[in-house]
This record gives sequence, structure tokens and C-alpha cells, in this order.
Amino acid sequence: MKLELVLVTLAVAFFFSTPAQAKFVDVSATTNGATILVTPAGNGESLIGLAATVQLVVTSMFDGTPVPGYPLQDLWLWDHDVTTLGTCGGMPPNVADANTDAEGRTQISGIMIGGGHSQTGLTAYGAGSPSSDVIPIFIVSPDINGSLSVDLADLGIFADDFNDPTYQFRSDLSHDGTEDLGDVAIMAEHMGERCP
Ligand SMILES: [Ca+2]
Ligand SMILES: [Ca+2]
Repeated sequence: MKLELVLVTLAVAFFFSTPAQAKFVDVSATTNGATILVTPAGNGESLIGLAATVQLVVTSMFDGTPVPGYPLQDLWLWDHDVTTLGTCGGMPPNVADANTDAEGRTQISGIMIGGGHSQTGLTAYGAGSPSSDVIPIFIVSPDINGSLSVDLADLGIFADDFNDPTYQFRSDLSHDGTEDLGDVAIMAEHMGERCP
């Protein structure tokens, strides 16, 4: 048997051994958008609390029909384009609230667990494959450097940003457009936290 034939046989075998719903889906996402405070201890803000719940629709990439019962753990949000986020244990920072319904719909409404910061927006992933949508959700965290602990390294970055006359998004932990004592209070509140 020629090598090419062996490879084709293996590829076909892989294709048919993979459950249809585990791959080969498109995920579309819509949200009002927000900036959200994320912490490694998991005590940050929730998407629903910011009226920024992400609505997801999962469809077959073959024929565009809705995919019902798509598993919640295979749907998550992650940085778009530039990866500046850190997540505990390499796990997604969040997953869908439930499996998709009969119309292929579900949502992500909860907290995100991790650190780092993102001004590029997020992307929805289905089984590890990114959608093309850029989701207008932006991340700040007292774990500014995304090391998954809030410690003196983060405090140093925060102090430098605070003394910089230029606005630094990553240190505006209250995401109100200014760096002030409100951000210092949030930094102090989370100092010493790390992944569970
Ligand atoms: Ca850190
Ligand atoms: Ca602020």
C-alpha cells in the first residue's frame, strides 16, 4: 500500500471516529459589550451583572442548521488575536451556562477566572476553534501581568501606571475611564489572591 493511500485511509478513519458535534461547527456571538474585572480567585464581575451576557448560536458548518445539545464545556470565550490573558490550570476562563437548546442557542453569563488584560476584545470558541466574530468585551484584572497571582509585581506595574500621566487601561480596574483612588481600593482588596 502506498504511503499516500495509508494517509488517506487514516484521515478518513479519523473523520468518522470523531463525533459530529465535537467539531465542524460555527459559533456566532452577540452581546451588549462591557469591560469586566477578572480575578484569579474568581471573585470578579459577572457578564450578566454588567448586562453583557454573550448570546451564542451553534450551527453546522456543513449546512448551517442549528446544533442542539452542543456541550457547554466546549463553548468558551478567549482573547481575540493577541493573547494577554492567563487562566487557572490552563482551563478556559469560562464556559457556556448550558448545552445548546433545540435552536442551537445558549449563553455565557457568569464570571471569568484568570488574570491579565485585553483591549482587543474576545472571541467565542467552539471545541477549540475560534469564530470570526470579535466580541466587544474587554478585560482588566488586579493580576495585571497575568501570572495568576496578585502580588508585588502587579503592584509595581499599577504604581508605574498610576504615576504615568498617560491613561493606562490595564490599571483602570474600575473601568470608569480614569485612574484614581477607586482603582487603588480594588487593587488592595485583591492583593494576595491566586488561583484556587
Ligand atoms: Ca500577577
Ligand atoms: Ca478607575
